[in-house]
Amino acid sequence: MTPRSERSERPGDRPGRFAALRRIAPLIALFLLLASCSGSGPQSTLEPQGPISRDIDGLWELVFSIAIGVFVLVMVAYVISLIRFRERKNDDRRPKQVHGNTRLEIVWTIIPAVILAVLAVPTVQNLFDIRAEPTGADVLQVRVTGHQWWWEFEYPDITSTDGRTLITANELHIPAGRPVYLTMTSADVIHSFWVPPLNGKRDVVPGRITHLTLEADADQATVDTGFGPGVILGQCAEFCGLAHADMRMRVFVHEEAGFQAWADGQLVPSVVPTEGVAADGFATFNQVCTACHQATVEQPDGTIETIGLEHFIEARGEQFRSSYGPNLTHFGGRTTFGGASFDNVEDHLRRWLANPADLKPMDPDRNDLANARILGMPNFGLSDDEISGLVTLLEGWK
Ligand code: HEC
Ligand SMILES: [Cu+2]
Repeated sequence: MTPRSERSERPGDRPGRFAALRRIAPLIALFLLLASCSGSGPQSTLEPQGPISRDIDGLWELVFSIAIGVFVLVMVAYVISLIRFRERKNDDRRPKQVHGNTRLEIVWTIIPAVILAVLAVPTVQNLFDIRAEPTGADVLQVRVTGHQWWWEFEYPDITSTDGRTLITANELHIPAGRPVYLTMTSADVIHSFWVPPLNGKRDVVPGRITHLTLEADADQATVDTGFGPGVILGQCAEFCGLAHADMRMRVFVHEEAGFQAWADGQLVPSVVPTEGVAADGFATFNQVCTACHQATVEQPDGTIETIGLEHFIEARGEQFRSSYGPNLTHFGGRTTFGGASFDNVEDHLRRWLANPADLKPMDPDRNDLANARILGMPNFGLSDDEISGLVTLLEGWK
C-alpha cells in the first residue's frame, strides 16, 4: 500500500486544487435549477386551503422538522469529527476501534424507534380521520365519474321539481366550510382524483367505488389563488393514456348563497332557439352531437326534455348516471372545457369543433360506441356555418 504522505504529492495533483469544486459544479447547478422550481405553485400540497389538507400538511411539517433536527445533529457531529480527527503529517494515530458495543447498539436502536413511534401516532390518527365518512346535515354528496379524459360530476341530492339531478363536467362547484363527500368510479381505465389544496389523491377505478372528502375553509370563497376568487386547481394523477395531462379540473368554492344560486341555475333547462344561426346550430346539435352529449332543454312549446344518449356505468351494483361526452346544458357558463384545459372562449371552441384532436391529443378513431368505449371527440368535418351555429348555441347556454 502506498503510504499516505506520498499519495498527496503525486504529480498533477497540485493544479487540481479546484478540481473537486469543478467536479461538483454540475451538481450545484442542478440544485440551483431545482430550487428555482419552489415558490407558490397553484397545485401545492404545502398551501392547504381546507381542514383535511391542513392536517396532512401538519404531518408533513412534523416529519420534516424531525428530519431537519436529525440532519443538523448528524452534520454537526460529522464536521466536528472531520476537523478534530483529520489526518496530520507524521500522524499515525488510529481511532479507537469500536465493535459490538452493547450500550451503543441499544442507544441507536432506541432513538429511531422512538422517532418512528412519535410519527406513527399522528399518522395513523390522521389516516382514520381522512378516511371517515363525514356525517351531519351539511354534507354535500357528489358522484364522480372519471372518463378518458374528463371528469363528470352528479349531485344526486340537488334535483329539479321534475326529478332531474344536477350534472356538470370538469368544473366542480362546492360550498365553503361544508364537507363534500365524493363517491367515485371510472368509465374506462384507472384515474386518480387530486385537488391538492383540499385533500390527498384517491384512485378512481372501473367497476369499483372509492370515496374522498373535500372541504374548503369557510373563507376560501374570496381567496384568489391566481385563477379567480375561490378557484382551486386539480387534475388526474394516474397516467390514463394520451391526454392524461389534459385531464384537469377546477373547483369553485362559493359562499352558501352563491352555491345555491349556482345550483338553481344549473337545474334550469337551456332554451331551444327558434331563429337565427343559433337555431341552425341546434338542428346540427340534434343531428350530430346527441349521440354522445346530453342537454336539458326547454322546447318552444314549453316542454322540458333531456336530449341525447344517457348511459349508465355500473360499479359494485350501483348505477352511475353518465353520458359519452360532457353534459352541455350550461356549457356557456363554464370557464373552461376539454378537461378544464382550454379557456372557454369562442376562438378555442371554433378550433375544437373544427377538429377536436387538433386542440387536445385524443384517439377518436378507436371509438367503439357499441361497447361504450370512447377515446375522444371525433372530427365531424363541420362547415364554417355549422360551426358558427354551434358556437352561438353553446356559448348562449349559460
Ligand atoms: C362520439 C361521441 C361524440 C360526439 C358525437 C360529439 N362529441 Fe363532443 N365530446 C365528446 C367527448 C368524449 C368529449 C370530451 C373530450 C375530452 O375533454 O377529453 C367531448 C367534448 C365536447 C365539448 C367540451 C365540453 C366540456 O365542457 O369539456 C364540446 C363543447 C363538445 N364536445 C361539443 C360537441 C358538439 C357541438 C358536437 C356535435 C357537432 C359533439 N360534441 C359531438 C364526444 C363526442
Ligand atoms: Cu385520468
